[in-house]
Amino acid sequence: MAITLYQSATSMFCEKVRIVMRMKNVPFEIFDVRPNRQPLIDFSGQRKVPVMDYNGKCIIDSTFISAFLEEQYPQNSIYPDKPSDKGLALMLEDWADEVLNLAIRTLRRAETPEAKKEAEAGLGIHFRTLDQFFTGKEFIFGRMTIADIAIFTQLHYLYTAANYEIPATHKALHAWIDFMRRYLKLESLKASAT
Ligand SMILES: N[C@@H](CCC(=O)N[C@@H](CS)C(=O)NCC(=O)O)C(=O)O
Repeated sequence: MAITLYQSATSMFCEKVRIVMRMKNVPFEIFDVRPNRQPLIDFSGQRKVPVMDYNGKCIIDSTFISAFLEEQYPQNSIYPDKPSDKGLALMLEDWADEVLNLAIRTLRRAETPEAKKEAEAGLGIHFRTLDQFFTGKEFIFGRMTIADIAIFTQLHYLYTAANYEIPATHKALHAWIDFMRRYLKLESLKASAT
C-alpha cells in the first residue's frame, strides 16, 4: 500500500488531513509542492492541495480525502456514532472549511486599518459562537471528530501563518485551542509560526 500526500506544510486543509491520517495510524509519504507544483499538476490535473495518491488513485480535497480514509480505515472514526450527529459534524466541517476559512482569509488580506477592523468584526462573530461551543467541553460530540479537527486547523492557521492572536476575552476558545494543540502533540504555536 503506497500513500502519498501532496501538501504544503502551512496549509490548514493539509493539516486537517495529516491529523486524520495520524488519528487512524495510516502510514503515508509527504510530497511538498512548494518548491515545484508540476508533479502535483501532472498527477491531479489541478494545483490545489491536499491531494492524496492512494495506490495510484487520485483524491482531491480535504473533505473527500477524510471521507475516503474513513471508509478504508474505520478505526478511530472521525464521525460521531449517531447518524443525526454525523450530519451535523459534516455541516460543521463544511462551515469551518468555507465560512470560517473565508473570514480568516479576509483578515489576512486586509490591507488597511479599516479593512482589518471590519474583518476582525466578522471573525469576532465566529469567535463568540465557538467560545460558547467549547465552554466546559473538549469535543463537540464527546470525542474528537472531523468537526473539531476542521475548526481547529482553521484557527491554528491564524497563529502559525497569519500571526494573529485570538482576543483573550474568548477564554474558553483559548483554552480549547491549547488543549487541542497538546492533545494533537503539535509544536508550540509560536515556534511553528517562525
Ligand atoms: N476545499 C479544498 C481547499 C484546498 C485549498 O484551498 N488549498 C490551497 C492551500 S490552503 C491551495 O492549494 N491553493 C493553491 C492555489 O489555489 O493555487 C480542501 O478542502 O482541500
